[in-house]
Amino acid sequence: MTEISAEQGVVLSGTGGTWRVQRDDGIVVEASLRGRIKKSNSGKRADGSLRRDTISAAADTLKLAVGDRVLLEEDESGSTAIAEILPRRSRLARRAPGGGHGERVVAANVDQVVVVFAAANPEPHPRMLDRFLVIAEANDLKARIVINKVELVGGADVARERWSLYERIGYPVHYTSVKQRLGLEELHDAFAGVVSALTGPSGVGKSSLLNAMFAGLDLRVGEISESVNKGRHTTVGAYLHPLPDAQGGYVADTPGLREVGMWALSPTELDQCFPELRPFLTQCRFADCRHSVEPDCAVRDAVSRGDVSVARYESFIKLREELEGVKPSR
Ligand SMILES: Nc1nc2c(ncn2[C@@H]2O[C@H](COP(=O)(O)OP(=O)(O)OP(=O)(O)O)[C@@H](O)[C@H]2O)c(=O)[nH]1
Ligand SMILES: [Mg+2]
Ligand SMILES: [Zn+2]
Repeated sequence: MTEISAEQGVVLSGTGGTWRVQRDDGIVVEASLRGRIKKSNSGKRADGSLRRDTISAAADTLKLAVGDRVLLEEDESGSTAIAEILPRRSRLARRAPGGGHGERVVAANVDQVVVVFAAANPEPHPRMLDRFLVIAEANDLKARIVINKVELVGGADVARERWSLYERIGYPVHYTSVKQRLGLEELHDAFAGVVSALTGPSGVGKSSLLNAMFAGLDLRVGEISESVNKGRHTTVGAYLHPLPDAQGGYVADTPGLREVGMWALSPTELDQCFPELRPFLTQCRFADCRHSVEPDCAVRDAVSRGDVSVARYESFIKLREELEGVKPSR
């Protein structure tokens, strides 16, 4: 009975105080986050009615994030408040900075991570791509790879020679050129009707791609878009764009994804985040095999047979060392 004029919407952006929420009728409103929603176990509304238990259940870690579906309520003065955060179907998260427990949700209700690299300019680093893919895997999210600027290396076929290894692993790889308008339609379709988290190094053409595929988006090109937030380790920079002409698709800019050293992943779980290693993980002699110097390691056997790429294996070893080194202090 207290759900007077309650309406749902999706959080597009926010500063922590005020949030921009797109209501289901399409209108974007500014909404404040009610104080008591942030607290756990508050249990009841001010008027005594019970809240849904969705918030209190997760309230101690739950912070509002872009992509969250929320219940809106209007108060007497006509201002809109976020009354409830509805259950998340997925999230893209990293460990909270500064060594605390818990995690920072970069975006909620994400369906896929789209990792963009340039075929050249800037020169791509496969190991960085592997980090992004691990982040997606660690969050149980599907990943898709875009290799943009293919015209700089002689076209899609030339680019594919370098990157098809990822296709063999099972990741969809798109070869695009904004400049020559290559591969844009196919990529456009991959964004339709889903929530995508877009990530990748600066200057690879993420904003250019979105502008080329979605007229009216008008994102700024050629700037270091998240310099403002650099080093602050907040989720503030994340921004969810409703995609015009994409059957309700959204794309989230997720600058916070770059601090990959901070990810809440235990070193022993890392091998699971390399899909092509999974079939071998149960075949090592030791259940806790680190796949480095242990005898009878099925992963290393697979590498020497050529079933697993040396580059990916080296990425795994490097990331594992990094996670082990980072763990005690952070
Ligand atoms: N040659 C070539 N240049 C491109 C292509 N796509 C984008 N660019 C250029 O690459 C530069 C960077 O593009 P942006 O779209 O701003 O890159 P971004 O990935 O959004 O970068 P950040 O916002 O800093 O993360 C711009 O000068 C674009 O014009 C392409 O397909 N080929
Ligand atoms: Mg950009
Ligand atoms: Zn092993």
